[in-house]
Amino acid sequence: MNQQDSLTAYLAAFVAELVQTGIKDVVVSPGSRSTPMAMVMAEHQEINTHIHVDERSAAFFALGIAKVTNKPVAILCTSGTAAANYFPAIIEARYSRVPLLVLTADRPHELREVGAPQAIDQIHLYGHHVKWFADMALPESSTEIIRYARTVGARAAAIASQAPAGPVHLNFPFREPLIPNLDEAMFQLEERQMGYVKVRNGDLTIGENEMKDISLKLKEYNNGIIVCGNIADDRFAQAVTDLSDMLKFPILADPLSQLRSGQHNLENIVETYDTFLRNEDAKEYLKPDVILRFGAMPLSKALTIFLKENHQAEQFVIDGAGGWRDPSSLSTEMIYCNETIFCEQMLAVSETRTSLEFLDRWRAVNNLTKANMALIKDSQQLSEGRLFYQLADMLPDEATLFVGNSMPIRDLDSFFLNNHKSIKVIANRGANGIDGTVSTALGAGLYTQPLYLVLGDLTFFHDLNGLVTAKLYGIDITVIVVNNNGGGIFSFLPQSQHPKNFELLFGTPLNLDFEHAVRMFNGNFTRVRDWEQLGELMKESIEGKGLNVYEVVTNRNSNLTQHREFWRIVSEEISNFVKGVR
Ligand SMILES: Cc1ncc(C[n+]2csc(CCOP(=O)(O)OP(=O)(O)O)c2C)c(N)n1
Ligand SMILES: [Mg+2]
Repeated sequence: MNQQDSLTAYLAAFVAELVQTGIKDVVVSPGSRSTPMAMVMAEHQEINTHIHVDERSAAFFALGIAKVTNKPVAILCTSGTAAANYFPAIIEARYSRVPLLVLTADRPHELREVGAPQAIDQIHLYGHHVKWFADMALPESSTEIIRYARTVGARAAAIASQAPAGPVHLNFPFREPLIPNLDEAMFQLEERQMGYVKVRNGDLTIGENEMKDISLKLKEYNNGIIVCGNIADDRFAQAVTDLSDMLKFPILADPLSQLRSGQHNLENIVETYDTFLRNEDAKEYLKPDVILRFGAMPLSKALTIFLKENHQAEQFVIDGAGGWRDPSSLSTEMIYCNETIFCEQMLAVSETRTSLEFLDRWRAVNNLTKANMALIKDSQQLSEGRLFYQLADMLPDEATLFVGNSMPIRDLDSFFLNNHKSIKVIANRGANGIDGTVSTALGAGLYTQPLYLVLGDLTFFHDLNGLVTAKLYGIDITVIVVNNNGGGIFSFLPQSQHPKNFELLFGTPLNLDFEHAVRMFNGNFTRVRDWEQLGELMKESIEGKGLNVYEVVTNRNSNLTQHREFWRIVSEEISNFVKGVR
């Protein structure tokens, strides 16, 4: 075989193997060195090739696809800084446990570190942020090397998918000429010629005796709570609510736990803890002696403090990916078992508890908090609190809601209440960046509709480039930009007590008119006047096509004042209540 045919055979084998593992999507950024892989991929009937010129956004776009399909998505770029632009999304994938297959093209070994153009050191470029790195062999068509290309493809996909899912990096050296032979016959020749490697990936479980042991321990405690953070398993809601019902433990449900919306029983789901756990009387009244924790750490700071203050409580951390999610060092047991399987097996070995006393306490305080939200839900002015309060009503059933970091996700935590719609909430909470949000949401939008994105003005600005996929691929998306002209979150932090350089360093108003940017990507832009108009727009959005951006203008100072006033009102009510029942 000549060099061109060897190159083609090698890549055709690698790509065929990726397809066999279930990989369907690849996001390609244009470049020269990656030419052979890009051409072979584009040729493959079963691969959807998406083009994205900006590698930073491209990688986040792939992350979004992977988040909703739960399958690895491949990203491909040329050598040099192109590859470096993947880094933020790789970090996010690593910490939010999302499978990504990062394919970078590189110079062949003789052109490394010798001043060749567009050549940087790509070996272990992403350090410990990838689960596995391989510097691939140069293309060859020997049986061994073809087999090797297939094996690495299967292995990379398996490692990316295996819990905890995450990114894998393969670096491909290519020697010129870079054009593969796309002659049909040549391409078919390698198709399934060699045996494929199938990897069977199982769930982590623990034995029945251990399960019984934990069940006996739980029986000794009266005042238990279940804490659920970000978890991406459709079967979990039913399993954990059944367990809560049996144990009579309330469930503190983070908005990313997917427990606040759905058809499951919502009776034991407590969702306003971020508000009421700011009150000392409530914290005293609700003290647990045992905690079962599932998923990522919840985002509420008030809850984190509450957990720390209850370090005396036994804390079981159940992690189906065998990680160590315990930033406050509070766990007394790490249980490496798939979360849904844990709940189901615990149900099988436990007895129903009869006392509702402790569960009722939590429900009473939660209901009291919800009954005192008038300041938020009746606010006449456009406000951040009411926006998030209203989302549950305004969003259609089956909506996917992508929420930006900073205040949006925190306000969602505070004000998005339980509902029986099937709203799926996603966010980039691996590393909590304000980068790549638009792209991640749009990637998700390829496979899940209707799609809504709510994010802050700086977060929107950070990834305006990401809007291009809405235009190129006709992805329907409704975006609500909460424009408080800067970083509203900083007004809640101690630096706001130092006004001298506050606006310069933290407020950072950009005074941007986003309308121009939205129009550039063929989107419609509306600056929302009032609640009535927003309600109308949201109704229209259900049938909406294309990119529709609604800007809700708010004020950072009045937002802070309103939050504080709300916390004060609830706190007063709760103290009166707790003192009354004691
Ligand atoms: C990539 C990245 N850069 C900087 C930060 C720090 N940061 C956190 S929140 C924030 C401000 C976000 O402002 P905006 O999106 O308008 O939301 P708001 O705070 O107004 O709700 C910044 C800069 C970050 N999390 N990620
Ligand atoms: Mg802002």
